[in-house]
Amino acid sequence: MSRLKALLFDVDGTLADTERDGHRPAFNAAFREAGLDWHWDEATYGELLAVTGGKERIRFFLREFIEGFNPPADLDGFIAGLHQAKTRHYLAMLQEGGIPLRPGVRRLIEEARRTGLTIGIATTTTPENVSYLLRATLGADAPGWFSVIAAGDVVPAKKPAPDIYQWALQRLELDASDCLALEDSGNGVRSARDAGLATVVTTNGYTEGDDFDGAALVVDQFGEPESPFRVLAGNAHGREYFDLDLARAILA
Ligand code: XBP
Ligand code: MG
Repeated sequence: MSRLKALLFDVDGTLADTERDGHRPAFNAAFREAGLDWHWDEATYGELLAVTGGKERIRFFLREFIEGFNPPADLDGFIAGLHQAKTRHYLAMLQEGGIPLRPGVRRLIEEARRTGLTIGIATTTTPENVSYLLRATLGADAPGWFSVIAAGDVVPAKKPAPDIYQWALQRLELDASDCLALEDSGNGVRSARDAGLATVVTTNGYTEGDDFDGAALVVDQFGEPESPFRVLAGNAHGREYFDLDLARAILA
């Protein structure tokens, strides 16, 4: 029987709704600043989210959305420059406290800390984006609460590849069967599943139509005792919000 030894959190869409009102406007600000007339509206951004990673997303956009785009000689440098500017805009938004945690996230992290359960992060986003979000929402010490922060380019193959979860598990020296992944997207579920992890999904506007095949439980939010989640698929073991008892029941 598996025993719950760690929770591994995705960041974007799981800890906070960062995509529509965070990453998306930050990309648009970077495009404006570079004198480009590109604008990613909410619907376009939903299509672009099929590709994880900001640099990879810009490259995909240039290839698939801009007809007759004449790439600069140093395309990698061009994309990296745009992405650096995007990260600067995004971090400024986080620092202003513009992006709150989703329901249940703070409670869950506090419960894990109180009971000594290991927590970690496995995300595609840039490492600074993670530490700024944690500091802005949970306090200056919060990044240190996580035993591993696996983020960004530490693995070349981003989600849906399993590499980022495998990297995190290696650092934690834990077996996948003893950990639970918390995700919001189909790409995230594939990544965690292919690394051998059971997954709980908390959906959002961009991901509610994704394929969550293989997830143990799909809910619309982690919920709170006074505001329960809605179960979309899987077994919630009779619970109304996600906590460590339910995490243990899922792994048992
Ligand atoms: C998150 C992402 C990220 C962010 C942008 O996916 O795809 O690319 O949208 O971050 P997941 P960067 O939640 O599955 O990890 O621009 O820093 O790459
Ligand atoms: Mg996500």
